[in-house]
Amino acid sequence: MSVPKSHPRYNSLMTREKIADGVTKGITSVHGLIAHGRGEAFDYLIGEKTTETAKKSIDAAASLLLLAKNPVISVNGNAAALAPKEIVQLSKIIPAKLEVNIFHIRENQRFSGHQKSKGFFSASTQRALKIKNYLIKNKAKEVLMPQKNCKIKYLDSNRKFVNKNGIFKADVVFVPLEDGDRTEALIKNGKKVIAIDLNPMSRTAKKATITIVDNIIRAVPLLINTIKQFRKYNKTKLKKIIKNYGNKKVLKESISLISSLYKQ
Ligand code: PTJ
Repeated sequence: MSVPKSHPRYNSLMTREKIADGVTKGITSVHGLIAHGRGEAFDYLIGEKTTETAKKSIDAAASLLLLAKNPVISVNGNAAALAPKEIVQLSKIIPAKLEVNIFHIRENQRFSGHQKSKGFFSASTQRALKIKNYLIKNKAKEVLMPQKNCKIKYLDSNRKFVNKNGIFKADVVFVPLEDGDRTEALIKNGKKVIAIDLNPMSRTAKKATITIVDNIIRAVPLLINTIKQFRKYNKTKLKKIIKNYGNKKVLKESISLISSLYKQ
């Protein structure tokens, strides 16, 4: 689709194009389009820009990622389509491992009986592999894949399958835009979770250790810049940034901002 740069919704339309392209490539689930629409609605409500509140979360996220012993970036079909280069760049500067983890087990076509009989781990593998290859095309050196014999506790969906060298032993897991149940499970498994979610009322937003209420498109480049800057800080300074951070407060502020813009 060609969108004239002068179009008032140019950025939003180009982002839509990326997600639609992700579906065409077989990286993004068709359900990802619905998730994207929900994100767009919340982005509209926060004024389609990174708020001062989100910047506080980005500072805390940068500090936590720099202090982590085993940080892992979890990549799903939407994140891969929207910010592949940026996610790879982020993994290199932290440094953190990249691991594919997807929720929707159906490909864009319905299951064949054969796929069904193999169970949902096998059924999801094809798209997960496409995501891995797409990240490699975007200069990732290594991308971990979920393993059938390695699961986290307190989760029944396909997201329970993880890699024993990745999410399984991670102390901090970064989950850019995602459905709610896994964040809760990761926390119960003793991990700290950093989420990007435009919806400050979502379960992910509420359960995460740090929630960045912003669009992944804007938040990841800002996180990269903040990490570059914070790399010079000592541990005490990074720990202080985390100590002064309150996720509940950030979510409250984001909701207040939405209602104040609505009143104007
Ligand atoms: O590839 P899969 O199978 O793992 O599926 C990925 C999606 C995102 C489809 C899946 O995790 C899902 O269904 O998520 P939900 O439950 O729709 O939640 C997605 C959340 O991300 C919602 O709260 C949206 O508001 C938010 N969101 C959507 N687009 C963006 C976003 N947050 C930040 N940036 C976005 N661009």
